[in-house]
Amino acid sequence: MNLEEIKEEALRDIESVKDLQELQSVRSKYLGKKGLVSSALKRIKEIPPEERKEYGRKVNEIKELIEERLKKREEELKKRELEEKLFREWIDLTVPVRGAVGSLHPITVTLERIVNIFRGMGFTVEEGPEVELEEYNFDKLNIPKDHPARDMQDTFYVNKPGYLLRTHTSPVQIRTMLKQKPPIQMIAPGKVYRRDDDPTHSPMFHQVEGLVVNEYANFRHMKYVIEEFLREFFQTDLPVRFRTSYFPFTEPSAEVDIGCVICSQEGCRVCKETGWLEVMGCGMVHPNVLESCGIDTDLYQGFAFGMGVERLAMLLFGIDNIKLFYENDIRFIRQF
Ligand code: 2NL
Repeated sequence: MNLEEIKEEALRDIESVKDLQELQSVRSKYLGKKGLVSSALKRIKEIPPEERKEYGRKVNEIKELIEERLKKREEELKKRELEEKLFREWIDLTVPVRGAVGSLHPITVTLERIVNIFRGMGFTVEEGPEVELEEYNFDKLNIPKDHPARDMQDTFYVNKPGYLLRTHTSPVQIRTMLKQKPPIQMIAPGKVYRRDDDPTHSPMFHQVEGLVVNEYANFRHMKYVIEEFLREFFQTDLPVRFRTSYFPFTEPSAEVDIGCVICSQEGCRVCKETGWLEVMGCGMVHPNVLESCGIDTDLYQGFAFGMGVERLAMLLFGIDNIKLFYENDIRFIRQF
């Protein structure tokens, strides 16, 4: 097919797709790795050298045109699908109800389950603001000024210099260390924000982080607390393993895996046939972090951990799609 034919066929294909799934296959037909546009670009070798520049320009022009039309068609289809959904799921909110109709959101159920387990182990529960100081969210956590997590692409900055939407609940621990002397034994549950939005990520999600600081905290204490927590949470004597990892705010650091609760380690889609699921991160608090909060590292040490609530809720209830948590479809919420 020559370039003109590719262009004509693409525009026709885009006009005739009926839903988002079809649009996705048209997208890969033209723009995918083995798509017609990429193949056309590879054929540049067969073009006489003096015509290559013009040929490349033309391919790019077609690529941009196809991308633009795909985007436009996607918006049209999304709008139509939303309208159809609203029509299909129309409910009369003025009809009086009989008896109690509310139920707890699965994220609330999961958060309360996590919080209650740690309360039982003697942890206090602390909260803090969602609009945070950059200083508490990054600087005091030993996250370098040039760290990629600080990029505009990853973090929501608000239009007040030095402030952002917290990207984890660690600033709550920073605030606690600044105002309270050790011993500290706390958890920080709450909403966090990252500029991520794809089938497995949401721009707002929930986290619980924990912090223990005293004169003798060590890695074995941390292992014990985390293993106990996971076995209570999943109500079974799960296999748990710690894998070395890296975080700027802990040293040494580890990631925690549990034996897959979906397939009992037989191998399945959820654990990608490995038998293991990563459920949290942890480590000994980096001395720079303790010092930045005025804690004397000759006297005190600490451990910390962090987990994603959506991920734990999905494993606990066998939910396979994170977006279900935010649609607030009553038929979904009622099941918890
Ligand atoms: C993860 C990793 C982690 C922490 C969070 C923390 C907080 C302070 C100091 C040191 Cl104030 N550490 N938090 C430590 C290790 C891991 O979370 O994967 N979370 C979902």
